[in-house]
Formats: sequence, structure tokens, C-alpha cells
Amino acid sequence: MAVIERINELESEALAAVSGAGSTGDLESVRVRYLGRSAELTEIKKGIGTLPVDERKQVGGAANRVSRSLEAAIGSRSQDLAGGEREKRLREEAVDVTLPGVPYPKGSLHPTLRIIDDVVDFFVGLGYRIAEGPEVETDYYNFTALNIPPEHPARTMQDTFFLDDGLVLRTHTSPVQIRTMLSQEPPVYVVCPGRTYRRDSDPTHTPMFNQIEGLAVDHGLSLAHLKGTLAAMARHTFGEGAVTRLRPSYFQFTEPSVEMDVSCFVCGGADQNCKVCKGAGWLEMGGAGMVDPAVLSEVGYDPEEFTGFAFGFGPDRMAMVKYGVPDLRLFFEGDLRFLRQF
Ligand code: 2NL
Repeated sequence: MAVIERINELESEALAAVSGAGSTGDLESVRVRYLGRSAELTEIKKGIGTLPVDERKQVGGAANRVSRSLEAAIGSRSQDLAGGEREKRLREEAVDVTLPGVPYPKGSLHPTLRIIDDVVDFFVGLGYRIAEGPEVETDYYNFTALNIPPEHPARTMQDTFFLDDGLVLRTHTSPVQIRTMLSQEPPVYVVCPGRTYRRDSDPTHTPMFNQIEGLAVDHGLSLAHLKGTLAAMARHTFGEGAVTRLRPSYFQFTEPSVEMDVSCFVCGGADQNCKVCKGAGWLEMGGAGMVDPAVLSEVGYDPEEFTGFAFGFGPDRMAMVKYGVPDLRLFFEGDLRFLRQF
């Protein structure tokens, strides 16, 4: 019977196509072509009703057998293909965890910031609070409250950047301590790091530089407390061997006033040709003194009841000395070749 023959032909044709399918996509096309809605075999099944009664059973049986055999063949081929494809994907997408990573450059702290952190940590350890304030200040907070009245010659020594409306770029962080004292009663223990500005530019002066000032106001504070505090700070920052000395000096806002030196941490004073201290044996660290009673009165503290000491350091200068940098301007140029050395 011609139809039965055709059905068998379709079977071998389809089985060949199934084994020839190279991917699950191909295999699906084969399934649609031989078992789909408009496949020849499907058409044959639909036409069974029009056949003579004695042929229907035979044709139907053959068609169903071929359908099942194709479905089975497609099913097993599908599993093989899917398994192979999965393996291929796993192989291709595998991550080699032994490959070296993409280098991610590590940053480093700016030398000035390292000094600031170090000094501030020391004072926080003693119980001081950190205080900050505006870089654009009024003439009053920057000068007048610090016992530097208008027209006083001390103002011209500071090379101030004057702005409009009586404002200035602060020439020191002292206005932060003034603001602190105006906002609270003693005791006061604050350390004030920040940027300050003066019209100055050469290898050891930049128009913007950093300062760390500190202020303590309490009952019974004396120059001895100041001296002990500064000595401990120098040991913390420059090593246990650091020795400090105070020399008489003058500031408008302290009385008495001192300049503080630290023994050279490179030669300790033993090398006449030392590059760091130039043979002096001492390095200038900053200034300090007992807060002038006029400043205490100005902020409403009773100078008969309270005394205070204050000090100021230049962390940029300290970093230059500690790390042997010859030109202060290098600190503010942002050249990574310079900064990566720290
Ligand atoms: C220096 C000197 C100094 C102060 C800063 C100060 C602040 C107040 C009252 C009194 Cl509110 N004094 N500050 C005192 C002495 C020296 O700095 O050469 N700094 C780099």
C-alpha cells in the first residue's frame, strides 16, 4: 500500500534528519517539519477517516508507530545535544580564578595629612576636642578679638588677603578658638587643624598653608603645663628621644610667649653638617604662650579665675623636616610622582 510505504519512507528520512541535527535549535525545526501541525505525517493522520474501512486500522497503526518512534528519537537526541551544549557553555564561561587580577593602585596619605593626623590623635588622646571654623573670617575674629586692634602695626606683619565687606582669609586658625570660647564656658581643651592664608610665596612659604593650633583654659594652668604638653607631643610625633626647648618670643595674643624647638631627630645635635638641622641641633616647631588676659576678657572669661595656654604649629613645615622635602610648593602641586613616595 502506497501510504504505508510513504509513512516508512518519512520515518527513515526523519530519523536521518534527527541524527543530523547539530543543535537543539536544529532539532526543533526537524520536529516541526515531521511532527508539526502541517507535517506530512499529520496530514496523513487527518485523512485516515476518508480511507476505506479496512485500510484505516493499518494506516493508523503505522502512523502512530512512526510518530512514537520519532518522538523517542527526538527525545534522546535532544538530551544528548542539551548535555553537550551545557558542557560547552560551562567550558567557555569558566572563570580561571588563578589568573592575576587587574591592578588597583592604592592611594596614600598626603605627608601634611599624616602629620596632622598624628598631632591631632595625640591631643584627642589627652581629651582635647577637635574644633573647626570658616576660612573666610571677619576682621574681628581674625584680629581684634586676638588683641590686635584696628590700625595696629601687627596686622601688616601677617600679609593678609583682604576680601570685600571687612572679610579676610584667616591668617591663622586662632579665630576658631575665639569662636569656641565665645560659645562655651571653661574648661576648654581644643585642637584646631585647618587651612590658613598669607600673601607669601617662596620655597618655604605658600599662600595657602596648614596650621594646627591648640588652646587650653582652666583653673590653675601654668607655663609648666604648656611645656609638658608640648614636650609630650614632640615625643609622640618625632620619637621618644625628642627633646624640646622653649625660647622667649612675642605674640600679640599670648604673654609670656615662647618659640618651641625640637632636638634634631636625624643627628640629635651631634652632626655639624646635618642636612636637616644645618648643624644647629634644633628644629623650629612653632610658637606658644599663656593666653593674654586681654583675650580672655574679650571672650567674657574672668582672667582672675582662669588661665590658659595656646600653641600653633605648621604641619606642612613639620612634614618638610620629617620627610626631608626641600620645597614646600611640592606639597600643593598634586604631582602623583611626588605623592606616591609617602
Ligand atoms: C605660630 C604661633 C601661636 C597661638 C598661636 C592663640 C590663640 C588664641 C589665644 C592665644 Cl585664641 N593664642 N594661638 C598662640 C601662640 C602662638 O602660633 O608660630 N604658629 C605656627
